[in-house]
Amino acid sequence: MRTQVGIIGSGPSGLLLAQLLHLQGIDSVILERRSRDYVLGRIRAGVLEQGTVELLRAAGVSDRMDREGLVHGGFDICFGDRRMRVDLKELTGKAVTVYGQTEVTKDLMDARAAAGGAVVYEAENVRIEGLDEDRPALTWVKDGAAERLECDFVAGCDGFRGVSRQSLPDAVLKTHERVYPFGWLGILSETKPVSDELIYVNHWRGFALCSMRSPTLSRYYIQCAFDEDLEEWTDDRFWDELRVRLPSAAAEAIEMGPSIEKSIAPLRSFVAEPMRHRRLFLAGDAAHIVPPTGAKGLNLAASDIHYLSRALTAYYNQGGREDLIDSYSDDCLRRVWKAERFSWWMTTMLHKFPDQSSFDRGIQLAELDYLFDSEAARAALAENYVGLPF
Ligand code: RFL
Ligand code: PHB
Repeated sequence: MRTQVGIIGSGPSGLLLAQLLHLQGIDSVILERRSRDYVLGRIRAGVLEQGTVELLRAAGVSDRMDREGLVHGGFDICFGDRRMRVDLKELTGKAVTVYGQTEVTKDLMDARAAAGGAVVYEAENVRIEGLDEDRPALTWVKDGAAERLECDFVAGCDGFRGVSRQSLPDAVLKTHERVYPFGWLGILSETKPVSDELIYVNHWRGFALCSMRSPTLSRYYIQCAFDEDLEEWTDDRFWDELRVRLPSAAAEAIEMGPSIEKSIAPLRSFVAEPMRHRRLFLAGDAAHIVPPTGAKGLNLAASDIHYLSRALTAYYNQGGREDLIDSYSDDCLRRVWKAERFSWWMTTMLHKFPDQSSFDRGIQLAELDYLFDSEAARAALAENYVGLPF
């Protein structure tokens, strides 16, 4: 088998790349370790920056998002008995769209099927060969049979635990990491969201977040220990702990119901450099992780794919032009590091740290107080939340 671009991973990064390349007449094959249902069963991101929304429109996969996505012009931050609205529209002229990653993935899978594009699900033991000779090939095992795909380029869109990043030589790969001493316990419930907009809470018992997927589907998170046992969190215990952390008006108004999904996510900041080695590109979570507090993970994946599709399109459709391939890693990383900074800052400001000293707590409260009092501080937050340009 042969194709132009071999893509590892059918998360949002891999599927969006395949779709943008298809629109430019460039062939690709996607290899995915899991089944289609497994990929669609993962509950992840919920907030899309305006740039991501525009990229999905350019990819021709926005019909349902434009109909069903909820446009949010602001969100609330609470601490102590204070509650403040960050008015994104007024501060930046932009908004964010609440539309789940599950829905984005489904829309992209439907577009891939309509284009007749190849996706190999349950591809086991995917390996990258021939990078040093600039003749890359992907090998894998499917239903017990060994398979091989020759390609011009490989796009490593296989998430944090994928094989692509590990394929960079040790002498080339440099990584930067911070692991936070807590996680997020999240539930999805078929109840009306407690508020029309998101509520972020810094409470002395720990962070809480009220989010949603639709007018009838709520997504709530509370900060928990990183080694928490999910089994010990009954729905009742979750609702009790969430309500303790919310401002009283929200705690009284919240509609509770059985959880239809419950999971714990660890919090991590991670950057791998460079994001290209010869004919292998890394994109999305394969190259970087942010803690979810700033809602940046999926949006960074989208901006990487913007740069990657632009570079490959220039190569194929402008006579082998290579300058955008050469600048891909630097172009991505400039934006990645800014999103890493913002996500780290939001996480630090809003969570309870187990080893927090009284000085650290004082700084945290001053940071929040400054945000409440200063429009300039809120404007900087809002500019990052709606997404820096790409
Ligand atoms: P994905 O989605 O992890 O997809 C990678 C795909 O590669 C496959 N794979 C392999 N395939 C073949 N061979 C191998 N060896 C393979 N290894 C892995 C995997 O099965 C998978 O299908 O990465 P991608 O496409 O880069 O997308 C990144 C996003 O998924 C991620 O950044 C976001 O979900 C992060 N995130 C959020 N981002 C936001 O922008 N806004 C949010 O509100 C937000 N909330 C969140 C989040 C992530 C969370 N969790 C659970 C990590 C909330 C949570 C709780
Ligand atoms: C979500 O709805 O899953 C969500 C929203 C905002 C965040 C993180 C996650 O900052």
